[in-house]
Amino acid sequence: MENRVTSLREALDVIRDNPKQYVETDVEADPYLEITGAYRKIGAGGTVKRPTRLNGPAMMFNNIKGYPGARIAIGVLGSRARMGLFLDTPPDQLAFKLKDSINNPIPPVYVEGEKALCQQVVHRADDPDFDIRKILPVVQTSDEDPAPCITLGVCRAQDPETGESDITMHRMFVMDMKDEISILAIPTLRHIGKMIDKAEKMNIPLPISVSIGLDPAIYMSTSFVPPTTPYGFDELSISGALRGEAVELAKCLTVDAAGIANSEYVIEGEVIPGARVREDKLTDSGNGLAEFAGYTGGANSVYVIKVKAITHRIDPIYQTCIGPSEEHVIMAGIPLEACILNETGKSLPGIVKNVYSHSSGGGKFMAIMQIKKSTPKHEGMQRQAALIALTTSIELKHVILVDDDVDIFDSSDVLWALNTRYQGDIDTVFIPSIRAHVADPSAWPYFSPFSPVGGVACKAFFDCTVPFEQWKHFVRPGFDDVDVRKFLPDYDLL
Ligand SMILES: [Mn+2]
Repeated sequence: MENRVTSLREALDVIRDNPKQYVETDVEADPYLEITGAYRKIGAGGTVKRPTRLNGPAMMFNNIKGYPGARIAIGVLGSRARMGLFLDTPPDQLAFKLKDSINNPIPPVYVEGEKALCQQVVHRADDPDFDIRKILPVVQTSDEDPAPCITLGVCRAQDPETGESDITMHRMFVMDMKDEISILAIPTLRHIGKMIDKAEKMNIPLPISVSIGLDPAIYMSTSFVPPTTPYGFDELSISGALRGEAVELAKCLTVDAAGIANSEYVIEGEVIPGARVREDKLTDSGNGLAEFAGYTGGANSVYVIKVKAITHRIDPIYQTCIGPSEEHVIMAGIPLEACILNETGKSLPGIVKNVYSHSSGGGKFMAIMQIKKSTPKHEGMQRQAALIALTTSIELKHVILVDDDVDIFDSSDVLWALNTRYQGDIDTVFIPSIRAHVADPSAWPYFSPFSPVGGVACKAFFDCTVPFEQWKHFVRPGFDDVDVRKFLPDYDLL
């Protein structure tokens, strides 16, 4: 492999000399609103309020107000092209690479001593001047948010009875306590939430680690959900397969948990049984966080982590993202694509050529599926494939089906198929009142009589494929395949 990336720093080395992929500044920047406000114009993309820049570079802020020695990286995972560089894979093949990794997992290993880079500097919560707010440069995205929020913290915990482990990303607000943070982890939706709930019923604290500043392969693996990764499936084994090398874990110093050994920061802590805090405790605004759907979600009453220590590397890089940005699309969307390819490949081999979890759905709400019908018997298989796709994720709402002469990554080409190979009355399939996602503000009773409660939506697919027997009406004009380097020798560099 040309670019073997196993840490955030190695990822940055891959893009550092490429101004289309990486920019940095030494000018002092404030983690309160300024970094995200600037980055919205430099990169961000996704479902962020316009203007924003699609496929902009990642950015490093080298001088953070109030945090001497710390740096902040944002947008690292913010484009498919960049993710392709990190994983040494063409951008349109990332989902296939991830799918292969699901099926060939490499479990994590433990390291200690000098290899536990994340423990080069140790702050213990019983140190007299310990204050998480002074150690971690946590970014606040918007003044509508109730507090600064850790957005790229990979949590790892173990089932208190079986010892099975899980990694998941959760939003964690840093409020007015020097050694406590909130964690949103809904037991019915997230495996770590289920572990917290189980420990709470046993009235014991759940040890947890939060790793921040990581290898892109790890962030890509955190979004998997059942059925692809059932409870007890350690998603870090997918990360290991993606990189071709096991992820290294370091045992925490103060709790019975383990963090990612080369992580920039690790928070060590315990979820306190019975404790709850409102995410908008400081503002009473009702606001949670700007989310992937492109809206500010509501504040919840959530679990509390009692922080026991924060460890970090020398000259640590705090990594963050904007909730509704393209980084979310990448982290949620490519795993969804891999799940759809995996499940449709099992029951309909050869029918689904590729899938794109479109940016406009935050990586969760919309999938564009490229279909190949090879015989008249394949007619209708495209709709079966759409049904299978909907079963791979509760959160998927819309599926657009196109033929394999349509570029699924080119929205204009997809809309061309919608305009010329689709009739609304015969090619739209509605499946009303299905559990979807509460972050979709149209999936609520105020909007639709068929949404009895929030998060219940009409799922739909849009069949823009040509009926097999009718292709003669739908052939695109051909062109000669001319080598343009005859006229423009540097064309590949343009
Ligand atoms: Mn899981």
